[in-house]
Formats: sequence, C-alpha cells, structure tokens
Amino acid sequence: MHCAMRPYFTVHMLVVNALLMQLSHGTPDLTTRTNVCSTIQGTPGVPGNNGLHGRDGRDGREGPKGEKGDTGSLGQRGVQGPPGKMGPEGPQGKPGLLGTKGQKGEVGRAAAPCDMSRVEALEAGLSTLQNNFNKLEKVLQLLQVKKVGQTHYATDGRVMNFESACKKCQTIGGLLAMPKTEEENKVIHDFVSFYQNPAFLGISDEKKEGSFEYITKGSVTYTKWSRGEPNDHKGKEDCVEIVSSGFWNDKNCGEQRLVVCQF
Ligand code: MFU
Ligand code: CA
Ligand code: CA
Repeated sequence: MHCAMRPYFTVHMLVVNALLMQLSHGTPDLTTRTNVCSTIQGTPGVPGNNGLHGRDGRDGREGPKGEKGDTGSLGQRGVQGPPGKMGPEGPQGKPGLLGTKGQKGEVGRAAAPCDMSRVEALEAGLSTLQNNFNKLEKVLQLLQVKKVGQTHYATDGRVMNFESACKKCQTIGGLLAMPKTEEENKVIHDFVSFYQNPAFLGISDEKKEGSFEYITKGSVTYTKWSRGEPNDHKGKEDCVEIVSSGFWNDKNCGEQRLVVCQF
C-alpha cells in the first residue's frame, strides 16, 4: 500500500515546482518598473541571465486510504488433527479355535473303604442269577426250535386247550403253528413224535361249520386230513390236531394238546 502512494506524491511535487518557476521568471519585470521613477533615463541594459533553480517543495499531505484489496488466495493445508474419541463396542466375535491339550492331572485320591454289605448283596444277587440261568439251560435243552424258510417253529413240550395255546403263542410274539407245506408240516410232526403228544394247529371251523380257516383269517390253502376227517364228531369238533402219523384230525377245542408256536 505504501508503494501505491509513491506515483501520486511524485505528480504533486512536479506541480509545486512549476509554480515556483513562474514566480522566479516575474522578478525581472519588477526590476524594470522601479527604473521608471528615475529622472535621468539611461540606455536599456542587457537582460540578465536566468536565476538558479529553486529548492524542492515540502512533502505533500498523506493521501486518502486506498480501496479494499481482493480476496487472497487459498491458504496451505493445515496439519493433521488429534485422534477422535473411541467408538461403541462391536458385536461378539466367533468362537476361537480349539486349544492345545492340557497337562496330565495329578494322581487321584485313594478310594473310599470298601462297603462289604454292598458287595455281599451283589454276590447274593449274582448267585440267584446263576441258579436261574442253570435252570433255563435245562429247559432250553428240552425247548425245540426249527426253521423252515423264514419261519421258526418252537415248543417247550407243554400242553394246553386250544384257547390257552393260541393266547400263549400270541403273548410271546408268535402264532399257533399253521403249516402250509409238507416241509412245514414235517417239522411239527417231529415235535409231536418227540413229545409223544398230538399238537393243536392254528386252524378251526368255529365261525362256519365245515369251513376251516386260519386264525389269521382266510381259508386253508394246504391240508393233510386223515382218512374220514374232518367228521365233526358228535358235532363238537371245530379245532384241528396233528397226530402221530403226521396227518390231521378235527378235534374238540377243550382237549389238551401240545403247544407249537411259529415266529
Ligand atoms: C374219530 C375222530 C374223532 C375222535 C374220535 C374218538 O371219530 O374223528 O375226532 O377222535 O374218533 C370216530
Ligand atoms: Ca366242526
Ligand atoms: Ca374228527
């Protein structure tokens, strides 16, 4: 701003110098006018030389304040600020990997003193089980099980009436034997021979006289009747037995016959 005022100051000084020069040129005329008052008029003198250059004028007053300058250019980028405050807690992470196996533990404490009453009770229980097992082994020696195709036939040699025999087989998950082939009939015949007792079959004509059906429903598809059978003797024979010959006879359902089940 100071530099901008310098030209204005220079022009001002030139004007002051010009006025001073005009004043200095007028001085010879004043000298001539003084000579008119003389009584004796002499010859005009030779014009004098020009005077010396006047001294510089005083400095002018300070000029008015300049106009507001233009907006400056953008400043330099500031330095990085301090770190912000800590954010909120994030969600829970996934489970970590399986850790390494730990060290072997210390030797455990000594076992508590043995409870002899418990041991004696266990021994008594074991003895009972052993006796029962020995009995079952003897029963199993008598129990006969034979397999034909996918069907098992079994008997323990006991005899029952038809109703009890039928229920007995169902209770243990089977049915009274119903042979449908010569081979199956042979297996049951063997039991009859072994125990020397005829066996009931799972067949009857209780529902309709003369029409023999399996206890599981359905007319019989295989039969091995003895000569003259079935005869419904005395009108009271609706069950079927397999006798020592291996052939069949219709018999009273209240008779005691060998129980042969199939599974
Ligand atoms: C035959 C059989 C009967 C009965 C009777 C004693 O009838 O058919 O089922 O066993 O003998 C005459
Ligand atoms: Ca009958
Ligand atoms: Ca008969």
